[in-house]
Amino acid sequence: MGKNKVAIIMGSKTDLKVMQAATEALDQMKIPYEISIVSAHRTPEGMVEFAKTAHKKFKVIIAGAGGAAHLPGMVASLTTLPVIGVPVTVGKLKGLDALLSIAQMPKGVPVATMAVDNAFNAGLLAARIVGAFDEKITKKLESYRKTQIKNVRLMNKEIK
Ligand code: RP5
Repeated sequence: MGKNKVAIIMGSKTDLKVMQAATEALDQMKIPYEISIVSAHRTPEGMVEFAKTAHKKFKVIIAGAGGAAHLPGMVASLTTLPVIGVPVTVGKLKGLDALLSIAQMPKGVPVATMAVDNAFNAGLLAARIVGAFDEKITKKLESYRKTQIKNVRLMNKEIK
């Protein structure tokens, strides 16, 4: 189980209600994860320590943050692991600030940016990344995909 471990980090406990959805997706795919608060601004040294050692434990990092949202990009600058960023809705700009901050990375330092508050997709994308090297996970992803097809067929029946 441990070989596909995913890190889920976020800037504050207030991000947890959004980031919880990443754990749901990973639970569905039976992928292990560790969740923790790592703040780029309030615990900068802790963030550097986390990012520099993450490759020893994890295959993918999911990083959620709101506002200035420097966490995903800064972590990506300190590791070669794939980093998936989740912009979290906070304050008057309602996540648009975090979305632009996370998406607008400079050439050479990639962050895969999800839609605002869409931590579930971050979990699914992490599953797809580790699933590329693990047939069991690929099968679970395939079954999830087929369930979605069935659900849309059902919706069509319901509206006709
Ligand atoms: C960001 O600031 C966090 O990711 C959070 O989304 C936002 C607000 O944090 P709190 O003031 O609620 O702790 O760093």
